[in-house]
Amino acid sequence: MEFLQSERIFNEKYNKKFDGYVQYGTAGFRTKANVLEHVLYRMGILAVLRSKVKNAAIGLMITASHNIGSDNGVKLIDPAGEMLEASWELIATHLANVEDTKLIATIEQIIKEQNVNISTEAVVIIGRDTRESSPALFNAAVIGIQALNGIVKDFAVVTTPQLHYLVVCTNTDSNYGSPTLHGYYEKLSQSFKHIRQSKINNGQYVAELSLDAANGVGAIAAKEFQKYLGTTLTINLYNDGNGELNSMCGADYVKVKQVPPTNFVLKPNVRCVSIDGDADRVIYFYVDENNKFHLLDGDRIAVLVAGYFKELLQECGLTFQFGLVQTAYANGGSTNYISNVLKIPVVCALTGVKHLLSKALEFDIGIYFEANGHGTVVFKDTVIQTLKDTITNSELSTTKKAAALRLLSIIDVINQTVGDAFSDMLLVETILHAKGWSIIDWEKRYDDLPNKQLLVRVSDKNLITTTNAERQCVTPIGIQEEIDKVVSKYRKGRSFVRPSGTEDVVRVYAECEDPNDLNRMITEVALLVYRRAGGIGPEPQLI
Ligand code: G16
Repeated sequence: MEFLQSERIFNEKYNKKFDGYVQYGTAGFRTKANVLEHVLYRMGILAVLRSKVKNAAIGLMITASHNIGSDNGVKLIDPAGEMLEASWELIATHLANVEDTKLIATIEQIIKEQNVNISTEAVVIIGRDTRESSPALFNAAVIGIQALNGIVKDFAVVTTPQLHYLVVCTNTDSNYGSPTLHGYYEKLSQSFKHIRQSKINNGQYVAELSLDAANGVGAIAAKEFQKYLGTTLTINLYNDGNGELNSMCGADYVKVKQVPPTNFVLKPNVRCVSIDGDADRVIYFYVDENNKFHLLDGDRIAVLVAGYFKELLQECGLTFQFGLVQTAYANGGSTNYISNVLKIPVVCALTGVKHLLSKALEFDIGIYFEANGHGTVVFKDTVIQTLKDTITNSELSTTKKAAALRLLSIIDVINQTVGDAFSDMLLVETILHAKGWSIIDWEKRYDDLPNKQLLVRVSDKNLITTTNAERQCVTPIGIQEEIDKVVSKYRKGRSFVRPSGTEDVVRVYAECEDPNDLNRMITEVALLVYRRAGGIGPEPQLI
């Protein structure tokens, strides 16, 4: 093919120097940064092909999010700001692993099989996080894009959700917002400030919080947001980029360890927020007068949003198909509250926002949240149109119209393209402010079951396979029966294991009624994984 000039594609600098297999996982390729250059180069090429197929701009984000600083990764973002289509994940994995000598033939094959129109202009919107390895990986991706004459739109250092936002704005002729970082900050902060004008009595709510930015790119975004928000919300920033990325700080650390981050000033009952390394996850926490730690994770955020939206919809007198999507990690306490108290349909999806999103899109209003704080809300166009019609309907009461207007304004605070730590934080702040709630008032809605997570290192994590939205193990044969036997000993016990799609580990989750049983229960399950799936390093010990 003339389009593929071999002298441009063969680039010794980006030859494959790593023999191991890399896989497009939960959120793209993620592994040690020093083995990724050829992958980035090839993903630059793939992004051009994808852009030609979709006849739209494609996003390419360089980040390893919550992983340690020496890791890095890349993910492609489809035209509507969603994660790369699943069938292309397989193509990406294949392209990343082929030998250099087969690179051109593989590209030719993709062009043929996917009916790529090579004369279509290709645009790739590219961004990266603050990792030391990101600039070199960025260069590799750009050279890959240019090897196929793609146009690079470089947004330099951005959060992952900002890149998703930029992609959707570019592809919708700015209908969703202006495709600039200024447009992003302006859209979210203006709507946030606008909604707050209408509430005078703030009850227990205080417009100030402490934010742990994981020493990642979110620290830059937090400082920018503060400029746009002014005095509407004061953000006291910690782990602002001067320390080690995701090291004893950030949303993943705080959620999994259930402790406050390091380098953080804690004051009793003050609302605290942790985001992760690329600012797509958020969780809340506080310590009480007795210095006891309290976590308000993604489940709590989902419940807060669902409860508030339900109230507003009732006030508007509107009925929509309204549902919530969780994963196996959702605390049983939250699922019970959503189903039995809020009476909102709740479904369970596989880990990874792409899986939650596809289920959320089945509802008119779909709220999806992973317990780790990754999620957002999506609205069908018909919902937005109905709300607009309600506002202008002179036959309806002022109360109904006001509630519809409020819901419509809140939609503008939400980054619907993907979970966004800042957008989600502003949404939580909007609701707490509207209800006049402190973080303690918010927490009182329901009780979480005591829960814990552990990591088990094994020789091949893919020996563990699962079914039923990851709640049951298929292999190693017989392990599920053994897990069931352990779980049956504990009241309200539940446990599952699954291979991580972002780290080389097996994750173990457990919850039960009595906190004193928790360590024993999870250690027993972790031990089963260790023994049945080729554990490496020391055996899990009861702590
Ligand atoms: C990514 C995904 C999340 C997922 C998390 C952990 O988050 O976007 O949906 O929950 O990885 O996945 P796993 O358990 O498969 O390792 P992030 O924030 O790291 O991009």
